Amino acid sequence: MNDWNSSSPPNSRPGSGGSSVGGGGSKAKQIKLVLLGDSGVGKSSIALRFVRGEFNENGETTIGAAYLTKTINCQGCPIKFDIWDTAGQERYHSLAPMYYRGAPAAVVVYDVTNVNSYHKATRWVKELLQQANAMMVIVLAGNKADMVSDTRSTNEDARKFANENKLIFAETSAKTGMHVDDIFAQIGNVIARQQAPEVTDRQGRGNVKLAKKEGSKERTCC
Ligand SMILES: Nc1nc2c(ncn2[C@@H]2O[C@H](COP(=O)(O)OP(=O)(O)O)[C@@H](O)[C@H]2O)c(=O)[nH]1
Ligand SMILES: [Mg+2]
Repeated sequence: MNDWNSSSPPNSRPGSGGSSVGGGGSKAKQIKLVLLGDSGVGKSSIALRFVRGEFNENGETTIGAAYLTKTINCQGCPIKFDIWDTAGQERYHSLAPMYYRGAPAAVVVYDVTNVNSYHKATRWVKELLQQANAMMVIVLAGNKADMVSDTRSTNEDARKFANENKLIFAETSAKTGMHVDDIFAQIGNVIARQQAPEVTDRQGRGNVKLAKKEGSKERTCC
């Protein structure tokens, strides 16, 4: 199930861990997620890859923000992502709080071939840590990993920064699809864990190894 509406007004529904939607049958947990990062780093491409499984070399620049939604199964339970794909240009920066306020999850994207975009991403993370929901799950995604043969050196700082700030770090490629679905699945899992009664702070955050399955004692989503 997915949908794409351009420039709809943001959903201002508050909540740290998403809410449930749908009557009657199985309820989907609803998670508002915001994509942030410099213009051209691949935010819209990550969204398109996740929602439609497609990649477009010549995608259009996002104006304002685009809204997309997709429901995935997380350990047998439906999770509906309400995705706000923001425009990266500086002139839209002041609009960003409308999208991240109350959101339980953010994906901050940079381009692994562009160090300026990494510095911009760290500024977004700092803004989120100061101003967004204290329980927010933040993914730092080094996108366009398909363009470098060995990302170890380019991403060394990013991994360290992610560790220090308890972010989930991922190297992604919207072009090949590498780790794109994984970051959304990890967000679903972390938010499900956060909602366990004994978890009272941001313990859900961590530098998660995306390729590996987590331990067998992991809680289910619903
Ligand atoms: N090689 C490669 N190109 C990408 C990737 N993601 C996005 N692009 C390209 O980068 C450009 C900007 O992408 P876009 O999604 O519009 O960036 P946004 O401004 O952050 O939304 C487009 O030409 C995309 O085709 C990727 O993972 N690999
Ligand atoms: Mg865009």
